[in-house]
Amino acid sequence: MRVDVVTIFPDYLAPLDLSLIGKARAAGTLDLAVHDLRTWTHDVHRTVDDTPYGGGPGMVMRPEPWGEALDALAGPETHLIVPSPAGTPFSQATARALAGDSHLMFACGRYEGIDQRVLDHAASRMRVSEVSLGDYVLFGGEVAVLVVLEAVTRLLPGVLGNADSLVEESHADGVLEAPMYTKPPSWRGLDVPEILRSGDHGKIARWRREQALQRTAERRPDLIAGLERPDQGA
Ligand code: 6GU
Repeated sequence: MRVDVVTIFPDYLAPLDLSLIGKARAAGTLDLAVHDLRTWTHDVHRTVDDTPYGGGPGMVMRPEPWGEALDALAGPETHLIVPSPAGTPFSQATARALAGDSHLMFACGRYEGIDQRVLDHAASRMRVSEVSLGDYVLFGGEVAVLVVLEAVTRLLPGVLGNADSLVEESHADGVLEAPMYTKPPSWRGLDVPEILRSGDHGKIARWRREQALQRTAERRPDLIAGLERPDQGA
């Protein structure tokens, strides 16, 4: 997968060299480049923002550098992702969908965001998605790109050694995962649940499912409503 990130703070994306994302890049699974938006400015101050039409606090990113960045980097296969607290919620389902794209381009807004015409113009030439991490406000889109890319990269073929971990994890089947334990069997007076040491894999699977549902009901009742009921048929 090809990924281009455009930002006025390329250093913010330095963690993409590390750990499993760095490994996916080194292996060629992820062909990622980070670009400085100011590459596409032409004035001596390398201006990227200006005051908002209609008034109000803060600054808005001017369209010209973004237009040139898109002209330089985007093609017919491009899916433009714009992180924004005004976007649609990012989820594991979004990550699965993005993992099937061949070219993602991230436009990191700062200040009060990017001139809307950039998104409208791009939408006439490519797929454009505004995504939000949740109901809170960040300084800019850079950290959201780290989050989205981490969620997507681990779904790319060959990145995770053990594909089973994708099946068992939280959100894979719409519920939170059950608690996990390792050695030692007793620690500071707390014992690992007996059933996990029983060797009865059917019982263990049922116990984990119960724990997962109980946790989800307590912590994320909103997810329970979205579960398919086995008695409802197909
Ligand atoms: Cl994706 N971007 C920004 N700037 N703030 C956010 C966000 C994204 N998601 C939640 N808050």
